[in-house]
Amino acid sequence: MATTTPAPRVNRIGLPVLEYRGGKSTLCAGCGHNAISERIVDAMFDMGVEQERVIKMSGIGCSSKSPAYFMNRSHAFNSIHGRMPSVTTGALLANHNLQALGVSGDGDTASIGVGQFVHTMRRNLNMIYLVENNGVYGLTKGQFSATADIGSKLKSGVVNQLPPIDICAMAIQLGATFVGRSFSGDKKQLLSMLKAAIAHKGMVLIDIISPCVTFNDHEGSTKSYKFLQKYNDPINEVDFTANFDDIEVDYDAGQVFDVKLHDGSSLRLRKLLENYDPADKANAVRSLMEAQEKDEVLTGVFYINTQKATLIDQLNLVDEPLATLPESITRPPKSALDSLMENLR
Ligand SMILES: Cc1ncc(C[n+]2csc(CCOP(=O)(O)OP(=O)(O)O)c2C)c(N)n1
Ligand code: SF4
Ligand SMILES: [Mg+2]
Repeated sequence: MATTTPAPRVNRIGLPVLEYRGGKSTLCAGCGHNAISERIVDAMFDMGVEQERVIKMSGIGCSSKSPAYFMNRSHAFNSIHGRMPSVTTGALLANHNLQALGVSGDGDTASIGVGQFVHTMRRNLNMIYLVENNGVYGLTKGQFSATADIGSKLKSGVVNQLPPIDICAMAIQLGATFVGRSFSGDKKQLLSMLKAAIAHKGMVLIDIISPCVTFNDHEGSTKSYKFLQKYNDPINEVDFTANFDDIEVDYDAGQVFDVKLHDGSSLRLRKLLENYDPADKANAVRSLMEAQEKDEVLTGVFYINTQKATLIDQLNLVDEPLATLPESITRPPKSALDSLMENLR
């Protein structure tokens, strides 16, 4: 008897998950960055995102190569080391109908790119900024980056003496409106956070600890799979319900912080830490600082603000993207230039 293969499950825009995949990864087997690419595929599929509206932006590094391994139908721009934020800012100003997904590394963001990172966080662009954080420059053979913890050891025995930059604490202080940390090995938490990030309007910063199995996964490293499994301390359990899903209420109200996102979706944060309120900016920064002193790696959604205007709103731009306006509108006629020159005489 002939057997029939069941049709693949499709999402709300009629696409199977296969359509959200990218090229075959050339990264090392077991690299945390590969797991993150898989979660991005799942999140974009589950949310039914139109790939043609997404721009995948990156800098340089193993992490910055990874946009080639998901969402083949999206636009992509692999820029210069540390310069992904400014290229993305330009692209969004030219066409604010695009959804920007920036993928960067800890070196790309916190070392060479720290200046660009800082100013992008201040601007509340409508962008998802992911840092695939392994504490080292993986692509150039594992030197410490600016997120390496004091006392962390390289394979060669070199010990890091400098204090780390906490990307999340910086992003919160500077003005990002959705800030969290996850671990590439935590499928459920990372997937929920990515889906909520897609529904959020404004600057999303997710710092994802992503072990480099080749240069930073040994005894003495604080970004190894073993260390993360032991010292990962979630502040909240992250549950996401898309606006097109049936909403089931099954929680204890006193233990939950419910956030309505811009597209009507719901982010439910079950408190694990006493008095943790993700709308309290000062408390979020304090919690991160205290965890750092105790050598703990806090994960979860630390801060969320759904009220702040984005840069595009503040600039009061015309509805039609600047990039699609005809030259007759964007270019002043000769008479206007002549009159301007006349006024400068
Ligand atoms: C201007 C410039 N300086 C230095 C380099 C060399 N370089 C390439 S990737 C990299 C570090 C990448 O580290 P990270 O961003 O953490 O990515 P990972 O490879 O760890 O994912 C460096 C220093 C470069 N390509 N361009
Ligand atoms: S060198 Fe490290 S960061 Fe680069 S692909 Fe290999 S495991 Fe990943
Ligand atoms: Mg790195």
